[in-house]
Amino acid sequence: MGRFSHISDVHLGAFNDPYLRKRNIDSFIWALEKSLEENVDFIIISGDLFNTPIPDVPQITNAIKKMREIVERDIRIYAIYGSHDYSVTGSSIYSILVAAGIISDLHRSREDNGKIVLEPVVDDKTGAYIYGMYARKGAMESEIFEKITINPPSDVFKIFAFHSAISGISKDMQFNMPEIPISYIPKNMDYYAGGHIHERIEMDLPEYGKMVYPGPLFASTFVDLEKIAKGGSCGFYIVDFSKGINKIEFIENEIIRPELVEINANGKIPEEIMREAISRIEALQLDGRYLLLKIWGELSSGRTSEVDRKKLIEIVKKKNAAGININVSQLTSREFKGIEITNRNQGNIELEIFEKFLKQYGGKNESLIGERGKNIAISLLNLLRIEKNDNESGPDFKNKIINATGKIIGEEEWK
Ligand SMILES: [Mn+2]
Repeated sequence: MGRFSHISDVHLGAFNDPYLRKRNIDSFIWALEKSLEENVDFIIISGDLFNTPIPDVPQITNAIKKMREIVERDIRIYAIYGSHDYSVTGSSIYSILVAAGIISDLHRSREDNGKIVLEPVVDDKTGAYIYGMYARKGAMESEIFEKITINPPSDVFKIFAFHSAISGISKDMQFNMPEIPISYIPKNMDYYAGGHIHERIEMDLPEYGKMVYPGPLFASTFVDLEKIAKGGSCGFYIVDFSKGINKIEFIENEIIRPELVEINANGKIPEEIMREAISRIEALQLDGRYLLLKIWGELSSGRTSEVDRKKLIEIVKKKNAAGININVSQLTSREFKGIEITNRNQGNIELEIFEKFLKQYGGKNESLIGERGKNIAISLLNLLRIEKNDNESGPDFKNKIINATGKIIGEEEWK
């Protein structure tokens, strides 16, 4: 008999908004405490524990303290690298936690005649065989996946932890992420501990076994928050097993349910959007609640920047809301239409894009008009391509770029 927690896509360090950032970290601490309360034998984290390889350290200290507490209570935390917390250079908080013995990394492999043999980690308390396959950015793990082989004994409880999207498994097309064919996944496991897809999936796959993606423990993007606002759930799983699975239970994270206001901007002008946004916000009870405001569509005239975010933030503050996140990523303006590019060479494509967009520019800033505008844009683009030398300090590099920018756009305008 054994029991474990399956947590995924925690994304510690996500969000700039301090309110959301704290909710994200608190969710992880809650999941660990809940696991302790439920007397799990071990915990599996199937990737993306951190939002970036090296998140802001003071922000995640409490989360790491809690992990240490768990390990000290003799509960192992097994994990794999996700696509977010892996770094090519090996500089990651994850690798430090592995070295410190807080995380037990599941990915153990050796090469054998062109094949990659995955070795299990055998949990000493329950005897479960746990295999792990790490992830890389952009599904780069696919090449390795293709070559892996596993030779488990038949009479043990087997878990396969991974962090990849599998073709045909997710219904969610929103992410448009690279996928791995199901044929790359080893068959005949008792439990597949999936991560990466930000959606909860639970299914029995013939020839395979129980395939489970908990989805994000809380959220790391506007899209995740939007799903929660629309009634979706987030959380993690607790699994009971003996020879096979006895029971799996989803534990819902109810830390916040944001309010969502969606505004269709099609055919409207910025003033109309502002009026609609204000009247809809005013009609809401926002005390202590978090508001998501999504404005999408094509404005009939005016600029997207004329939607006055500062003003909306002030109104929401006055209503004692916990905060607001405004998403205009799908808001466009008829004044800036898509352009067609005929060049095929990189340098020429860049020139053509600047030329065509500058023709659509209706403002009066002379630096942005015609040949001069084009030259400034190209020079700035080239400047931003410069990378910091290893022997150069951060502030020196920053000053170098700022000074060069001043020279390109003209000193007077750069202050
Ligand atoms: Mn993720």
